[in-house]
Order: sequence, then structure tokens, then C-alpha cells
Amino acid sequence: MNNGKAFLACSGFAFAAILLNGTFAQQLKAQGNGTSAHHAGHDMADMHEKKDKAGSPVAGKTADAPEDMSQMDHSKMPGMSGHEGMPGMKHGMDMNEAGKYLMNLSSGTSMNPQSWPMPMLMPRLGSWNLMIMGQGFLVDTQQSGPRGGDKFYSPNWGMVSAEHSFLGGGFMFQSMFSLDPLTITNRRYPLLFQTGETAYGKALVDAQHPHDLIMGLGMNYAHSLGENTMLHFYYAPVGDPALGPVAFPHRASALELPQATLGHHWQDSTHIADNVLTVALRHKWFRLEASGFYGTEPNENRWNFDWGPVNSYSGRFSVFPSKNWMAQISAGRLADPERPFFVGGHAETHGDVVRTTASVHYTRPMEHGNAWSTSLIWGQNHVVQTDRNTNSYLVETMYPLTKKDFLTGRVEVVDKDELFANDPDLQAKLAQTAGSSFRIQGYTAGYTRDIGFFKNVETGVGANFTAYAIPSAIKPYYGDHPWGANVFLRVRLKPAE
Ligand SMILES: [Cu+2]
Repeated sequence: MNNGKAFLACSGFAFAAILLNGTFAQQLKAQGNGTSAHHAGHDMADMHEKKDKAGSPVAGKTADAPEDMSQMDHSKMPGMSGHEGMPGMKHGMDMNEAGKYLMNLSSGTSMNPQSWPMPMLMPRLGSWNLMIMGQGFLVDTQQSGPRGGDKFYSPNWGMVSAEHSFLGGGFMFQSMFSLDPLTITNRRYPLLFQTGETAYGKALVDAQHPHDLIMGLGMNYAHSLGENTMLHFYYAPVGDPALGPVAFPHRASALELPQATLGHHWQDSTHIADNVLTVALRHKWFRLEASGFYGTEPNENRWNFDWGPVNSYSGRFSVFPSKNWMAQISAGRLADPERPFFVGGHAETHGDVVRTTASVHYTRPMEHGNAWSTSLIWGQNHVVQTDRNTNSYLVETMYPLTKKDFLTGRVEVVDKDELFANDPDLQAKLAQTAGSSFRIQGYTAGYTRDIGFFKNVETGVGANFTAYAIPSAIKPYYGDHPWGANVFLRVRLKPAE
């Protein structure tokens, strides 16, 4: 990698860190001095100065009271005792049931298990409840073999939501941004066996695409219909329709893995879609959702909107049997999800796809404040034109060994049929001898160690390793024992200790 790229990635990452830090210039200044032990003190000092504008960020949802913020015991929060009377501290006090429901949303209307202590800052702005989340990685990756490569890149995202009671219900504005287009150069990062979307007019193969600058812009309105029922409307020019599990960048069990899942385009790739309209009805322990949206994936220009008509539909049925468990089954018909890519001078697409997914998610809060999260996911694409199914399976877990040590694991089995999309001759030859879909197995293990809090930024270093098992027919192109390794720095917004 040349110095120019390194500089670009570094400066992009610094920019991302600023964005992740809630764009509080004040906080940035404070980053350089002091140790984390003093930060609670800083928070309180800052809060006195600016309490009229907005309350200082305080602890997010806790394992004890994920649903009912008004029940939170402020005296348990670090640095909070004795300040209950401050105006900025009364976050959630005027939040109704609809507001509490909205605050549990992840990307779009998707939800992690309710007991997950969502890492976020919750300042107040006037009478608005804000939620600020953000995470970024600085990654050096090595991918083995003739189709592998290495790269220094930074995947990142930040989210700002604002909630206010409205007409007896709750209104919430969601926005989500990513600096991937800047910090993932050349429209890709190497990831063996990854497919989906395009770069420079060609299908991306053995590479993952960056996410769009505008990952989400949406409005929610929820209103209680009686004691146990909630009606919820969501409209997003850019958003996440009711299809699939919580997308991997926002999923509790995937939080310590910077790289994408191989099953992304079978499971949760619709997390960035346009013109999304969703109606949801929650009753007691279940929720039904229906969505209409524009089905074509974002194009490779990651800076713009990819506007289109509502031509795709999905439905999702979710259950929340307890705070620790969540499960969903969903299906959607996607109109032309793939952008055409060009081989031999003509454009190729697969046409419409019917996607079906099912998943189970479990989160167990632990005494040290972090939570053990596990997901089991299945996703299937049915290409209507060819009447063909391909499947993907995933198990992933993130286990916090201590307050500062995280173990992570992911196993994937995915049927890949686009590995030779850019080489039609080879693809045709393989189709005659070995078939056109290849079952890839990926086994990932990783570890992250927190090195401290810098203001409200939880900072850690980590690494992970993936070994792949592949059919012998494609070993000539990948080597006998393909592998991928990542070393990374991770920053995440979280209330300081
Ligand atoms: Cu994605």
C-alpha cells in the first residue's frame, strides 16, 4: 500500500472518530489529556456549564431496565449521584410507551434482543431525547492465495436519533451515516469468497463493498392501542425494510468483527434501501410488519441517493418471548436487486429475487456490564428467472470474558454462485464439470481487548482469523487452504466509566 492511501485512510479514520464522538469539538479537545479515571469528573463539570442547552451524555439502556427508562436508578450510574435534580438528567421522564418502544429500534425497524445494553449516549436537547451511537474500525487485512490481497481500511458508521412525544404517541427521526466511501478506498476491501454489488462496472468478487454515506434517514411514529398493543409507521427515503435480521454492522453478536458476513446478500443486505414504507403492529410478545420499498441495491457511487419507485415488498414476523430472546422470520420479493455488471461488453443481472430469512438471537447481560450475544441465521435467495435457490447459514457469538476482553466466533456456510462472474469462459467451463454454485464454509475466531475510554469512546484492539473449507473444484483458484486475517483498532461510543 502506498503512503497516499495510508494517509487517506488515516485522515478518514480521524474524521470518523470525530463523527463518532458526536461532533463535540469540546470532547475532542479533552481526548488528549487525562485518563479515563477522570472522565466522570469532566462530564459533570461540562454538564454544569451546558445544562441549559443539553444534558451531558449519560448511561444508555441498562440490563436492569431496558424497556422503561423512567425507572432507571440514576444513583447507580457512575458519576451521577447527587445530580438527579438537574434539568438535563430527567431523560426519559416524559417518554411514553411509544417512545420507549421506538428507542429499542436498531437500523430501521429491526431490533436486537431487548436486554442488550445498547451502547449509546442519550443527551437531551430541549424536550427531545437524543440517541447517539457510533462505531468504527481501523483494519489491516490479509487474505491468502491468488485471489487474496491486503489492505488498510476503515469501516464505520454513526447514528443520531431524536425522539419526542407527539399526538399521544412517539415520533422519532433516525439518521445514519458512514464514511466508508472515503475510508474504504477503490470501492472495496478484500474478503475472500465475498460477492455482491459492483465496483467500476464489474461484479465485486472476493471483496466487500463500502456502505453509503447516507445509510439511513427515516421517520417513525408509534402509538399505543390499548395496554399491550403498539401501532408503528415508518417512512424512510433511505432505510431498512422489514426483511432479515438486524444487519451485521448493528447486530449485538457481530459487534467485534469488522468484516462483513459472507451471507450478507442472502440475509441482511437490504439494510440500505430507498423509499421504504413500513407498517408494524406489536402485540405483547410478537410483532408483524409489512414493507414496500425500492428493491435495487445501492449503486457503486456511495455518495448519492439511489432513488427509485416502490417495487418490492416484504413481511416480517418477530417474537420477543423474553427480554433476552428475539426471533424473526421474514420474506420479500426484490425487484432487480442487482445492479447490472459488464462482462464481454454486455450487461448482466439475475432479475428478481425472493429472499426468505429466519433467525434467533439471544443476549445475556453479565455482571460486569457487557452482554453475551449469539445469533443463528438462515437466509435464502430464490432467483425467479432461473428458479434456483441458494442458501446461507450463520452462527455467531460475542462473549465478554471480562469487562475488557471479548471473544468472538462466527461460522458460515454459504452457496456462492458469482465467484467467477467476471470470467464467463471459466464460469461456463466449471459449470460443465463441477457446477455453478460452490458451498463455502468459513470459520472465524477473534479477540478484542479494551485499552481504555477516551472521553466517551470505548477503544480496543483486536484480531481475528478465518479458515475456509471449499470444494476441490475451486482450489486451483484459491489455494488448498485459503484464510483471512484482520488486525484492528476499534472505537465505539459508550458512556464513559
Ligand atoms: Cu451492508
